[in-house]
Amino acid sequence: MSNFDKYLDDEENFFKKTKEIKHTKKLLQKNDRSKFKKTDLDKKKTKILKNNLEKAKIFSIFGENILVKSNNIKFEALLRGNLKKDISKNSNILAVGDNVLISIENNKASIEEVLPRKSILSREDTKTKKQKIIAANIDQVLIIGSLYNPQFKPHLIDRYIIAAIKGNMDAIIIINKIDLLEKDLKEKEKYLDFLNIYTDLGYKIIPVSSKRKNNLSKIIEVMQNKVSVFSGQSGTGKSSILNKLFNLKLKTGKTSKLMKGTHVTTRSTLIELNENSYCIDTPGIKSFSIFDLTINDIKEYFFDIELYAKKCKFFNCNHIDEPECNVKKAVKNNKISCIRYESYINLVNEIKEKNE
Ligand SMILES: Nc1nc2c(ncn2[C@@H]2O[C@H](COP(=O)(O)OP(=O)(O)OP(=O)(O)O)[C@@H](O)[C@H]2O)c(=O)[nH]1
Ligand SMILES: [Mg+2]
Ligand SMILES: [Zn+2]
Repeated sequence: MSNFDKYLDDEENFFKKTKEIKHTKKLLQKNDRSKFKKTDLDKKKTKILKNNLEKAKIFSIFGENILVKSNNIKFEALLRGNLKKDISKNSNILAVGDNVLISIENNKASIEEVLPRKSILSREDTKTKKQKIIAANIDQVLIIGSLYNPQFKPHLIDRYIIAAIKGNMDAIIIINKIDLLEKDLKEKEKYLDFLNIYTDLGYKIIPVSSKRKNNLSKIIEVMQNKVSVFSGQSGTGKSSILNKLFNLKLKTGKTSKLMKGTHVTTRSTLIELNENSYCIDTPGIKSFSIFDLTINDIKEYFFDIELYAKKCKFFNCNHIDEPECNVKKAVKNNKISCIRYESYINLVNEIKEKNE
């Protein structure tokens, strides 16, 4: 059994155990709620412990079950009540990858403080419209797209690149399932166009097949001494790639007939590869809304499109339905790629709808 298998095993037991503890706690609370009220002595104890805090890292979060690692030991941890009252612009207080300060009592950790983050991968929470933090303190986002099943979606890749830029991270594009390249000629054409355009724009693209183990070593190369997060649509093969790379046993799924992926991974997990390299497997999503995105942000990102905007009739032209738009003319004359323009339109229309 590898160390990581052991960790997964431990983790499964840990979550089972916490469930049991929670159930017993509930029963006890029902019988005598006063037992769980904080006495002055308890409050004093907390104060004393505050002077004795340890640094820890969040490895996984599943509802209220939090797993942290401090000085090489894993603890189940609870979030302090005062942290729960946080009413910031974020919909979650903690994320995998967060560095925190904990106090330890009877082998249980209490999270006392979340330390400042150097980077954040986030999206807009569809319900609350607040910022949902997917992972924190990451160096680079590995954006996993796939060919044919699910279909290759450049506009989704653009969204992840923008999220990476906004969150202070590098973006690397990985296109998986190249073994399916010949399945659909239109898809192949789109993919080859994408390779040309995005390489010219300066992005690093690694085409791979996790099934046939093609090019996987290139991914390992870029992961050295970095914290990487694997993100992308559901079903593109994030967990499959990690399994092949590091001999793990993360759950992987079957893509449905609708070719949309089936949300196999349900929570983000931090995986320690060596002392300096970590990666985070995240649940795939179908649509990805960037938090706090403005039309100006979009224009800045699509600088190749904006090059043509100077000759548009209106200085604030959005290049959608305005007359005498030089950008639309450039698209017609194949000076701007359709992939980029469609992606741009897709984002701008979303913002316009939101503002209506
Ligand atoms: N043909 C082909 N299929 C692959 C490849 N890599 C993964 N798959 C298949 O794609 C499906 C989805 O893989 P997962 O690894 O679960 O995808 P995921 O991105 O982790 O999905 P979520 O956890 O839902 O976000 C599985 O049926 C894999 O066997 C590949 O290189 N080629
Ligand atoms: Mg997965
Ligand atoms: Zn225009």
